[in-house]
Amino acid sequence: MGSSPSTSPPSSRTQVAIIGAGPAGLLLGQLLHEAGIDNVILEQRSADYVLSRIRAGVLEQTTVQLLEQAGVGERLRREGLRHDGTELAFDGRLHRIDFARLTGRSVTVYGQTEVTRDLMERRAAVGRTTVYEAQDVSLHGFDSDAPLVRWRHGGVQHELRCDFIAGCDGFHGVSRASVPAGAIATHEKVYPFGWLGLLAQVPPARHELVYANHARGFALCSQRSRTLSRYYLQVPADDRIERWSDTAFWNELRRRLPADVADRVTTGASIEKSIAPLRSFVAEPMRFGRLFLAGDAAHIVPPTGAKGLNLAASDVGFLADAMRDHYLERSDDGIDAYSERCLRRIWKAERFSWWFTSLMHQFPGTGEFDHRMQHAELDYLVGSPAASTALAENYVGLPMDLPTRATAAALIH
Ligand code: FAS
Ligand code: PHB
Repeated sequence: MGSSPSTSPPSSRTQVAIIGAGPAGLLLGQLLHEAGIDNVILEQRSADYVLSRIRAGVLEQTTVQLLEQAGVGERLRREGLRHDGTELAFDGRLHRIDFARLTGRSVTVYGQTEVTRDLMERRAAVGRTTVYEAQDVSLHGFDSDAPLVRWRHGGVQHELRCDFIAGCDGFHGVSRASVPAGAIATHEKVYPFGWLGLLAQVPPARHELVYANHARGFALCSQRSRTLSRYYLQVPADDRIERWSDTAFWNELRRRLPADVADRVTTGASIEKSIAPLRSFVAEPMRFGRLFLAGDAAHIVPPTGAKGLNLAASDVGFLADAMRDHYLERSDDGIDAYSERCLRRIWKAERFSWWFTSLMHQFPGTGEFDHRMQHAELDYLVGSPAASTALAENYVGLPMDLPTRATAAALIH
């Protein structure tokens, strides 16, 4: 089910052209719609293909609030699972981090696929245009006051004039690639391992997520509902999915979990199985004239801290606020502060994701001293209210200082 698919928008002009119909593009499109700001989304894939991607599973409260503002809170409130904590497993034992007691906040478990589906259906219901299977999208004139985008569909060339372009087209998209090399700086760290993920229609092994540090490698027990589970195993960076039968996956997962958790793993046929690389990446700045980058187009985090989708949401929250300021308040303070405001939150999430990945994974080539350091930090972490609170407040999401005109002005003057 997709938005009102169209091969071309009703007119040759819009206020905001959005590249990409992933969660960032779709959420931005709905927040702009709620503010009465016209927008068109150009997506290179089909709606079904976008929905077939299995990705994130944990939403911060700020993300839930933005989704409610976008008009897609109803099923999320009904089916989303509130998690008040998580469990860390090491040395064969479980240790709970109590988010609610330590921070007064919680997270919601609700798959990115369902977020995307809800946003697609809402967009179709309000009649906004998404052009799916838009080929060879190109961006022009975003360093002028008359930007435009072009694409091909069914062999026909199309053009759309706009006031602004939002590059929500992910890590491999065209938007960041359209910025002149001298105008952008990138920072990257590639990890020497990946995550092998498996989705199965089986009940979760535990009520909450379990992050396991084991000598054989990291493992994560996650879920999508009380009958749909999502598991991950750390695998070598060059591993291939063909090497992993379902049986091999389940056996390895059980070896990396404490016995009382392993015994409760219900196995079943995989619905989806894939390997994702792990990297940390940030592009600076995130605004280039009338082009704004948001979500994975501007940054990537290793999924250990469950920040990827949530950072995309906060970028979009700041961008929608800046667009409201521009069109409704005739102020460009939000636009001028956009990049700085996003990056302040992004770098803190990059740090947490890097730290949690470094703590929970086995790094090739490291020795016994490094393993002792990991275990000493884990032992300290679960025994110190201060250290546990630091993990908890980062995991549930640092405050998103939803912009006021004063904060925006302070950032740029
Ligand atoms: P997306 O990549 O989701 O969406 C970008 C959209 O732009 C896509 O639909 C793409 O088809 C489209 N596009 C690309 N190029 C285009 C072009 N030239 N023209 C038009 N459209 C174009 N995060 C977590 O928190 N937990 C996880 O477990 C997790 N697992 C992940 C696994 C994988 C394989 C990947 C790649 C990411 C994962 N992430 C995870 C991060 C993920 O959830 C992202 O943070 C999230 O999808 C970001 O959303 P967007 O910024 O919308 O980017
Ligand atoms: C997921 O359910 O896909 C998930 C949950 C937590 C993470 C990463 C992925 O840290």
